Amino acid sequence: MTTPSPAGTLSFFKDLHPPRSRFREDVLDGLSKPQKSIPPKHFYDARGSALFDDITDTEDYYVTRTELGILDAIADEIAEKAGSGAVVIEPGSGSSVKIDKLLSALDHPAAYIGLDISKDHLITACEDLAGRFDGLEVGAVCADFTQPVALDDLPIPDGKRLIFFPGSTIGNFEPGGAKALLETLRGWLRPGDALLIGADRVKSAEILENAYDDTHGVTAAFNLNLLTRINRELDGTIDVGAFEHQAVWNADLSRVEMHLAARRDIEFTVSGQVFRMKEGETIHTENSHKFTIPRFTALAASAGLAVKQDWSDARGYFTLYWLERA
Ligand code: AVJ
Repeated sequence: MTTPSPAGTLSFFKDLHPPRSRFREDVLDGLSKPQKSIPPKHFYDARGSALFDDITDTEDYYVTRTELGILDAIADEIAEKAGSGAVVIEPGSGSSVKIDKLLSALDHPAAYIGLDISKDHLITACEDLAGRFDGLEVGAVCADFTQPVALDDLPIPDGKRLIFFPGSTIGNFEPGGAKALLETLRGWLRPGDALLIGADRVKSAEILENAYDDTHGVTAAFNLNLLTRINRELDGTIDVGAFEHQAVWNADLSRVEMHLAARRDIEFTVSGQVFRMKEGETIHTENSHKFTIPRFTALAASAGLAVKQDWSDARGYFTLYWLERA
């Protein structure tokens, strides 16, 4: 039995007041398009977040396990490159396992700054982290980093900055959005600072499709939970059983797409608005772009970032990149 550490204290909290999540608008707009679609950020209600954690434990979803293995293997190298007293900045405070590995590897990190759009999630995650790392300065910034965010005027301690963006979250963005996000992160770097970012690699369609359609049906439940959330929060009348989960590798666009496909002709309402779908018609719910190393290097370059080093697992499934201002 492990006892959770008591929550620690934040050295600062700054609310940049990101606009409230537009769940209703996004759903009504998305369902009105010829190819229906809903942005993947809406997966993550409490149930969706728990299901995502369960996905990372499945055999088929190699992504998280592979990245953690690379982090373990390169811990000393990262510590060497970051030096003593680094300031770690994490957009989208996510997995405590990954950030704990990084902070434990580093030589006396000076501070950790978490950024997240969800204030409650952010404060809990940052206070918990402060409780686990005694003596580490911990700051929290409530912001939507998918929109330009300047870190000016925030009480960020001096020291070499290391931005940590693991998980291949960058893959959720279409090329233009990925470039814009990298430009935002670049704006936080000064000469000598670095961005440590994880990106999943292109591999066989079979491995990729299995990773997004695991044999235990956890990813299917994660995808279908979006419909349950719509029914609950937006007064929807969707028969969830009339939909099935689909994961397809789109080689032309180098991405795994997740869809919810209607098993029969169906009609439902959301917030009083009527929608109809034909049997086989889909709602597109997620893109997970996959990158070759040259492709990712070119994407980074387009945002003014240079790959200084990269590390992959033995199978070449996943790569962590150390980027600096070009
Ligand atoms: C959290 C966005 C990195 O795209 O691999 C996992 C989300 N979706 N299984 C990914 C996800 C279905 C995941 N990211």
